[in-house]
Amino acid sequence: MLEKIQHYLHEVESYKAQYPEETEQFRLKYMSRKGILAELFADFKNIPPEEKKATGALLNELKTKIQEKIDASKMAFESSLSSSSSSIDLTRPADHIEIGARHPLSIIRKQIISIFSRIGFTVAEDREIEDDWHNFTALNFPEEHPARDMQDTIFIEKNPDILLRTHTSPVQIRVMEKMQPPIRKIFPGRVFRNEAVSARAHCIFHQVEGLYVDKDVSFADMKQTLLYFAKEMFGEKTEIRLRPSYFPFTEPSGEMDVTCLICGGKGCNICKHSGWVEIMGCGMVDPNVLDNCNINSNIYTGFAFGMGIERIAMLRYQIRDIRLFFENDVRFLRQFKGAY
Ligand code: 2NL
Repeated sequence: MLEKIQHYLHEVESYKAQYPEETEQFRLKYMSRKGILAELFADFKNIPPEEKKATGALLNELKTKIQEKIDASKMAFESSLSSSSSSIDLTRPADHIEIGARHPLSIIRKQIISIFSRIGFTVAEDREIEDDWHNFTALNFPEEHPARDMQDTIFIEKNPDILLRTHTSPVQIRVMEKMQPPIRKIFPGRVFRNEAVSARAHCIFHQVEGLYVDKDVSFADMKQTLLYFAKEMFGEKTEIRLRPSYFPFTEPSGEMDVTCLICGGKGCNICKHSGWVEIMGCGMVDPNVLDNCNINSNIYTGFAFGMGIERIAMLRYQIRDIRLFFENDVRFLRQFKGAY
């Protein structure tokens, strides 16, 4: 009899119902009044007393196993039923899909590109890892310029120098090396400086630079182009002013201020009560830079400019800490929903 019970134990253990109805057939086969279990219990009455203990234990184990199998089988079909198509409530309102927001830096970059594209500028992009020639030497940086120092620039290799570009100007060099004027392009991209990260500075940030090279391009052309940009970007009432400055790659060079976009020039915290905020550097392309790219500086002139996207975004949205742009905290990013 022990062998017979063992046989059924194996049978029960290896059983798996394919359809819900089979569970009931299984229950009837083992548990009904004339089923296997009833038969075994009847036989149990007739076995010698010394066998009762072991046989009884095994019989009880079989009974428990059968009941467990039935319960598990029922449960499996119930949960698969509730997720099958026949039980979906088609009248239930749909879960709403949360629409994301564009990153504020992407919003500003898109606006800048759009403004310049309307006056004939196209976009050029290139690598973030550069060599010394494209990042410094072709741009008229003298051999001993401090920007070439490890303190300011992140180098990947020394001799020959390979580095993370410190501005997008190398893209301009590559464009000028490849084509002759007229050139009218803007250069958005990520740049890197060896800075201690703080609320105002980051080792990664974004720039948009611009370049216009042709015959007879003048300082007046630059001023008018940048005035157009300022009015499109910050509003029709915006005025600009240029202050003299210095860059190795432009001569003359300037910093451009716009009337404060917060107070309109009256004076506030943002403009430190001056009425003006600095938004970009600019200048006439140094003839040495043109010659370095095989563009004849006796025939062609050009202007160039560069601005930090973070800086413009911080002014526009009154963001007080540059690190927020790089943390990707959704509580920050959500606030730009529908901004563009
Ligand atoms: C700033 C200033 C500037 C340029 C970038 C440039 C590029 C070439 C030749 C001449 Cl290839 N100039 N770029 C010119 C003046 C200013 O950026 O403050 N950027 C955040």
